[in-house]
Amino acid sequence: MKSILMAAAIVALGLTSALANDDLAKDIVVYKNPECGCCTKWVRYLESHDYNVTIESTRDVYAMKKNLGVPEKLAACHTAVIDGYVIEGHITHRDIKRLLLFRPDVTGIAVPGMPIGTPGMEQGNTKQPHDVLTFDDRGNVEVFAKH
Ligand SMILES: [Cu+2]
Repeated sequence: MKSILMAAAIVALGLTSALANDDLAKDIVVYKNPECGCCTKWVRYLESHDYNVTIESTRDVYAMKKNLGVPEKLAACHTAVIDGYVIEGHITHRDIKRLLLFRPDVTGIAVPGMPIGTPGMEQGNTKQPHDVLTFDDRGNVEVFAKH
């Protein structure tokens, strides 16, 4: 009896996390320069993880970043918006998921610059250590994840 209850509990837990994942937003808008190759590679990466990507081509990504509240010092190439959050740079789908699951009170997350080894910036097996940072409209910047 005890083991049946345990099994039921495990199944219930499994269902809950599956539901939570399925409920997360998959529609994402990516603002990028039409000539940006690594941005396009990041879009393909998102699509391979089942995101529905809408590309907004712009020649002035910096004006876009400013409008969306990305601090200048955290700027990368592309900027994206998903479910009310801003995603700056070459972020992994896992970090996007984690952001949407925990919903911290921030504007978004950023990987400044373009570290080698991030999705869309692959170069063999090279991985440049870097932080994923949160930012908000009060100038707070905190570490969200270390890679
Ligand atoms: Cu890039």
